[in-house]
Amino acid sequence: PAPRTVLLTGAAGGLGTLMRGLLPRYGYELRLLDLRPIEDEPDAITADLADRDALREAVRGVDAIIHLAGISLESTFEKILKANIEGTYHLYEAAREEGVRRVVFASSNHAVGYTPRPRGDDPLIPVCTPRRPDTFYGLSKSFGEDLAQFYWDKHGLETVSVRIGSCFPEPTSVRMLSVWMSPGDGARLFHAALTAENVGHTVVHGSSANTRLWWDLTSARALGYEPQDDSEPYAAELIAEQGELDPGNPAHAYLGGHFVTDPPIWPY
Ligand code: NAI
Ligand code: 15L
Repeated sequence: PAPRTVLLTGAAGGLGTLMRGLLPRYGYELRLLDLRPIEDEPDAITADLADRDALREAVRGVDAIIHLAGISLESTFEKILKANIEGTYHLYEAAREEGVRRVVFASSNHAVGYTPRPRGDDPLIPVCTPRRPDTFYGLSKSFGEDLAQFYWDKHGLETVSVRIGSCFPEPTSVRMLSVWMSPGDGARLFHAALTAENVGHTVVHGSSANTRLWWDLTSARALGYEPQDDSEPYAAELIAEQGELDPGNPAHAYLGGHFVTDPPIWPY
C-alpha cells in the first residue's frame, strides 16, 4: 500500500516549509519534526536528532520518512558529525527498530560537488558518477547515501537518496539555471520516491527539466517522476545581471559551484 503517514524531519527549514505546503495535496498526513519549534504547528515535534528516544517515538507508526533535518551548509567537522552523520544514523536506527519501510533522504549535489560540470556536448553526469564531496557537508551526504545502502542490504529498509540541486522558489544564480528544482517538482519527486515500488536503495538527481541541466534524470524518471518546470524563463535576466559561467573560474567549473571555493557557512 502507498504510504500515507509521513514523518518530515527538518520541517521548520526552507525545504521543509515548502514541502509542508505542497505534500498534503498528495494525500499525505505529515508528522513534523525539527530542532526548532514551528510557528502555527503546535503538534510539531521539537527534537534533536541526537535524542534517540524522541526519534523512536517520532517514527512510531509512520509509513515513511522524508529526512531533511541537519546542517544544510558547510560547518566544522565536529558539528557535521553530530547533526548529519550521527543524527542520520540515529534516525535509521529508530526506523529499523520501529519497522518503518522507507526513507527519502535529502542528499545533495555536494556529495559529488568536485565533479567537473559538463560543457558543450559533454554527456550529462550519471548518478553512478564517483563521489567527490566538496565540503565536510558533502562528505556527510556521501555517508548518508552509504548508510542508506547498508540499511537496505542489511535490514531491507528502503531509501531513495535524492541528490538535490537547489530547491528554492526561483533560481537566483546562473549556476542555478542548471541545478534548480522548482518546489512543485520537488513535491513531485518526493511523491514518486514515496510511492514507487521496489526501490531498494536508489540514488536520483533532484532537479527540474532544465534546458541547461548538468545531470541525468533517468533514475528519477524511472520512479515515475515527471518534472514540469524548466529554469530557462529566468535565464536572460540572470545572465544579463551576472554574466555567463566563466570556464576559467574554479567556482564555476564544478557541479558544487562556489561550495568548492568558498562554501556558505552554517550560522549556528
Ligand atoms: P534548512 O537549513 O533550511 O533546514 C534544515 C532544518 O534542519 C532546520 O530547520 C534545522 O533546524 C533542522 N536541524 C538542523 N539540525 C538538526 C538536528 N540536530 N535535529 C533536528 N533538526 C535539525 O535547509 P533546507 O534548505 O531546508 O534543506 C533541507 C535538507 O535538504 C537538508 O538536509 C539539506 O542538506 C538538503 N538539501 C537542500 C537543498 C536545497 O536546495 N534546499 C539542496 C541539497 C540538499
Ligand atoms: C545544498 O546542499 C544546500 O543545502 C542548499 O542551501 C543550496 O546551497 C544547494 O546545495 C546548492 O547547491 O545550491
